Amino acid sequence: MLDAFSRAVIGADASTACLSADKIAELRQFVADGNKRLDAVNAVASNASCIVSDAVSGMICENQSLIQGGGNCYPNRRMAACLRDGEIILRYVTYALLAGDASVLDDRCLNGLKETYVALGVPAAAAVRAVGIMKAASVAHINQTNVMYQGTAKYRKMETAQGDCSALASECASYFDRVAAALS
Ligand SMILES: CCC1=C(C)/C(=C/C2=NC(=C\c3[nH]c(/C=C4\NC(=O)[C@H](C)[C@H]4CC)c(C)c3CCC(=O)O)/C(CCC(=O)O)=C2C)NC1=O
Repeated sequence: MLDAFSRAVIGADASTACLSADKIAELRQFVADGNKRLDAVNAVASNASCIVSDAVSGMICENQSLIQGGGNCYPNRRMAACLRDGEIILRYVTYALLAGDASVLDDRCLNGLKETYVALGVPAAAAVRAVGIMKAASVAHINQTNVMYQGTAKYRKMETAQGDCSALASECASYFDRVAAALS
């Protein structure tokens, strides 16, 4: 499991070099954006159960055979496993976003997941759809464009550093894309 710093060291060591000025500038930016990164992680982690349950119910709404006999979210044991998997995936995405590196997601969550799903008959297309909805919701939470309920009791305002979080939102989106690619 690596983070932005250990990844830079491994890269430099592989070419028997000191850290380049470019790499150090990249890490300087990583440090400078540290509070924004923590806010982005918090925006997703603090809304995890909402993001997961919304994604799984959206996936089922669009494909109701999942909760009928023979569907992979039927009976409740499988529904629970599906919700749990959504939480596992979202959790590892937040770890990757915190570290600024995908290796924790790859090694501890995605490694062998496709094979497990094939063996159990978990439909990849449906899983990828749920991951896609989690991606959209997470990006909205990071960019604070989740304003549908703003002004009502349902809206939850997160405390965040001011500034442009679009780079962190696209980094987070790329981890969801990685999950989708690993399952496809
Ligand atoms: C730490 C990393 C980690 C991951 C990622 C993980 C995933 C994982 N998901 C599983 C099952 C499962 N996963 C699902 C998920 C779904 N079914 C659907 O229709 C949807 C598309 C989807 C939810 C979005 C289901 C239904 C099962 C149970 C399948 C069965 O037993 O028939 C299993 C088999 C064992 C079990 O049932 O607990 C594993 C190992 N376990 C881990 O330890």
